[in-house]
Amino acid sequence: MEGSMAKTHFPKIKTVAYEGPGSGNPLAFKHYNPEEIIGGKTLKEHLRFSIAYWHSFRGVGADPFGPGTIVRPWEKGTDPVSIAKNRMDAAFEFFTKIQAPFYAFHDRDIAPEGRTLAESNRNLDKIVAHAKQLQKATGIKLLWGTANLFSNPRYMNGAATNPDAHVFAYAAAQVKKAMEATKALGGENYVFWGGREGYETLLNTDLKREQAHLAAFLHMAVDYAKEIGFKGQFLIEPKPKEPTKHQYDFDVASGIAFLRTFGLEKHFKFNIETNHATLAGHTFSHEIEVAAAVGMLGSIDANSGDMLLGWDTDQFNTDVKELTLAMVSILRAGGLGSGGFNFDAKLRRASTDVEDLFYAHIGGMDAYALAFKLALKIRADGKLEKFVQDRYSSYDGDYGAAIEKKKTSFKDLEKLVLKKLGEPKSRSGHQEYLENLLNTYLH
Ligand code: XLS
Ligand code: NI
Ligand code: NI
Repeated sequence: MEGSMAKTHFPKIKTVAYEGPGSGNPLAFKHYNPEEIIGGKTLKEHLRFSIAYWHSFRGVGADPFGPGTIVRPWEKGTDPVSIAKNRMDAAFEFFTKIQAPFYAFHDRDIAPEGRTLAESNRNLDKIVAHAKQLQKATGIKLLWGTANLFSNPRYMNGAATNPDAHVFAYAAAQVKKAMEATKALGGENYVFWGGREGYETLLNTDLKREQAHLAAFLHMAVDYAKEIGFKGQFLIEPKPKEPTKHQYDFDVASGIAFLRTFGLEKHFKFNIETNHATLAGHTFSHEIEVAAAVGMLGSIDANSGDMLLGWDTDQFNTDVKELTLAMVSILRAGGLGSGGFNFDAKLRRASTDVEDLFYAHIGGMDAYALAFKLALKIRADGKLEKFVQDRYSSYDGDYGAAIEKKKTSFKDLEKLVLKKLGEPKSRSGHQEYLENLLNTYLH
């Protein structure tokens, strides 16, 4: 890495090292030891951390009330493609120094949009070639690629759900190219997040037709993946709203219903984002459990919201309790497979130093690593798991098992209650006991 790049973009910062929980060094890991082996795999391999290009290398701290505040030294020059290459050099130096094995991007994050689709495609080709070299030199891999189908004004009424078939066609062409770029870079997944696939008002919207168009679009993506031999996992990233008032992929449950309605369920899993879960009125764990229950847990967009704000604040998550519960669910589901923990999180507007980019990711990585270890402990201890198993044990045999196997009926069960069972005994859910038990692992 250092050899392939003449100059460093982070001269004051060395590769972040693991120094253990007692370390007072703000630029060291306290819990994330990438090379630590647990169950035959390194922590790096277990957690598959990924850096979100859009936030960490395109985010400037702008909000609806004011422009950007973050100025990076590498954002210099006049030719947008050269700036993009230079920025990518800085990005790969960061990925290396923070010890993240993956990154993720939208097509327009890494390469500038041109005046025509052909020019945009040419720009993307040049940057993909550059990314290929940097991936080879550093060993850093692409967790997923996606297409930005929400920033350009052409998508103001949606992309695949646009009432104008011309815009649908343009979006199709853009996704085709983004899939090719993802494949060229060995991307392990491809994400669909439909920020503008929804509606502002039903007064101008044919909901049924728009949903069918979105399904047609996804079927074309499935077909094209087959055609070009793209083997990565397709992921839907649900979000209830923002920017659009109502998005069709509202949450995991509505995503499952949508995919099954249109015969797409075999081709997709879910990329679950913590802040999107809370915007939908769910917990992070709820969304993980709903996806896992149908074998569709794919990947995580690792961030958090703010309890006092009703929008996607995309903050770095340092809430060990929330993350431990999520990790317990993820482990029970058998892990994330080709997915990972992608930091879809951004610095606060006033966090303007490059050090802040490091502090943010160090804090996030440490919190997930600690949560992962605590979750392993909770599962090894088995008390929580056993409690839940016992709670359902009446379904393990006899008429309970017959219910689960659909081997009984209303009539049989009525007879059983009248002749034998009578009134059920009250059984405590012991919630407070369980909350206390959980705290014994966290402290
Ligand atoms: C926005 C989404 C977006 C996706 C990728 O809220 O989280 O960043 O992850 O398009
Ligand atoms: Ni996201
Ligand atoms: Ni988001």
